[in-house]
Amino acid sequence: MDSDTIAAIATPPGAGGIGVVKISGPEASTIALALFHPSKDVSSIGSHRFYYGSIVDPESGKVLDEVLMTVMKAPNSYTREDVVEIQAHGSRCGLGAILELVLKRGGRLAEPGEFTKRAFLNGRIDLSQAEAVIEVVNAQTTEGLELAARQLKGDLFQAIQAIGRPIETMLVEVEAAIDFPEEVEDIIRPGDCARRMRRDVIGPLEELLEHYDEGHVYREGVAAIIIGRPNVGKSSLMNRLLQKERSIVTGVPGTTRDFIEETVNIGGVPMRLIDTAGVHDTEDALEMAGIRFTMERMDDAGVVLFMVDCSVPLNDDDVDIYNVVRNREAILVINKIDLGDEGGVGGIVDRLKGLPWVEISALYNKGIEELKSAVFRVVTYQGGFGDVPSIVPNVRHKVAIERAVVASKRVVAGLGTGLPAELLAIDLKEALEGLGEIVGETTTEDVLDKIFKRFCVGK
Ligand SMILES: Nc1nc2c(ncn2[C@@H]2O[C@H](COP(=O)(O)OP(=O)(O)OP(=O)(O)O)[C@@H](O)[C@H]2O)c(=O)[nH]1
Ligand SMILES: [Mg+2]
Repeated sequence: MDSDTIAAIATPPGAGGIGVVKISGPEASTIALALFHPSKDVSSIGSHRFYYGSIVDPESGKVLDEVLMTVMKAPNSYTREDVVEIQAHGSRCGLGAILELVLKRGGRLAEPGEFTKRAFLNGRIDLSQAEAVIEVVNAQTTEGLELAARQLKGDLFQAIQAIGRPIETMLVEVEAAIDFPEEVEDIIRPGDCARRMRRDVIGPLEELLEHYDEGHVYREGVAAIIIGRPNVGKSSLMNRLLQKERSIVTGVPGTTRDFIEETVNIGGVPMRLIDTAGVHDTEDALEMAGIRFTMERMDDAGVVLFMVDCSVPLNDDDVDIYNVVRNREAILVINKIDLGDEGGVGGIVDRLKGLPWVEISALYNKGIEELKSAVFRVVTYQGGFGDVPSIVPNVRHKVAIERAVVASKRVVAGLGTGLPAELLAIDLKEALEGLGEIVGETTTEDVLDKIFKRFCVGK
């Protein structure tokens, strides 16, 4: 257990009705009580109760703020250490002054995620629950929040524990076979063991991998990149989808020179929309740089919105872009239908075939709902959030699950070919390690650091 006491402002920057300074560690209550003057005499401060009073600088005797203070005694606290929360008024300056006093009396400024890291290291939550905390804090859609909240409750943790148990049982058997080689036939029945591995381990793990495919976009979001030649209406569409004037729109081709990025909620999926510089054959160095970036960014995008203008004939630039996007997850967005004729649209679809397409008028707000549905269908592969399974692993879990599946399949194959028990044990341990990465039992220090760095300070 860490022996120092950490402190941070737990509420976001900016002014708020209230703000919270949080302290955790062995000295938390000693430090807080040295600063807190209760409004009326209390003989002792009880755990998990609110006390009304003020924070006073012990050196100058100056009152800093009127506060509510709660002491949560270990182990019944967020970190399982003594935790104190001071609810003050929410000015950055006032909270900063309180934090300063806490640090002066021996507290140390908490690193990002350090409170949650302590909760994990002290065994109150597993790593998947700690990750869920960041997601709950950062959730951008109610759907994403729901999935994170289930993980926070421990649903994934329990599922992984349940899958780990039969592997552990089998490992015990295999190790017994190693110790008593003459009884190996009585201990390991290969057919039965293989069946159990498939039914209790590989099956459920593969199911979790399917759940990842079905639900991860709700938690991790997806990038949608709008590309097309200059002046087709990319920035107009961006603004329309965001319902605000975010990108500059003009009739001059080459208006957008850089990426404009903003997140929008499409059917519960947090979608990072990226408006880009028009792609065309040019000698202009600035434009060429923009175009090169666009092509690079396209590789990271979950879906490409390839936009053309139906009021003018297609040209080589459109066809060049088509040839780049045709084998990707892309939607052909035919814009300016208020100006074009229906024959024009037909001709475009004939020439740029193979992509799902939608006709819109970004200017007159036509076809935008249809476009959103088309995008939603491309990124979610299926019906809607109602069909998403309750446990959805994240990409880190997915990699670990795959590791466990590969090892478990090696066990099944080894049972079939009569692999020595020593080698079966290695694969079984490998499978357990994969699962251990998810819950944080076998996770390396590096990975832990990376995970907790994603937190904000004060969580
Ligand atoms: N009639 C009509 N005009 C449109 C529509 N969408 C965009 N425009 C106009 O087309 C012009 C170019 O629009 P932008 O949104 O700036 O196009 P862009 O693709 O971002 O252009 P660049 O940034 O230069 O590549 C502007 O004058 C828009 O008002 C539409 O649906 N109908
Ligand atoms: Mg633009």
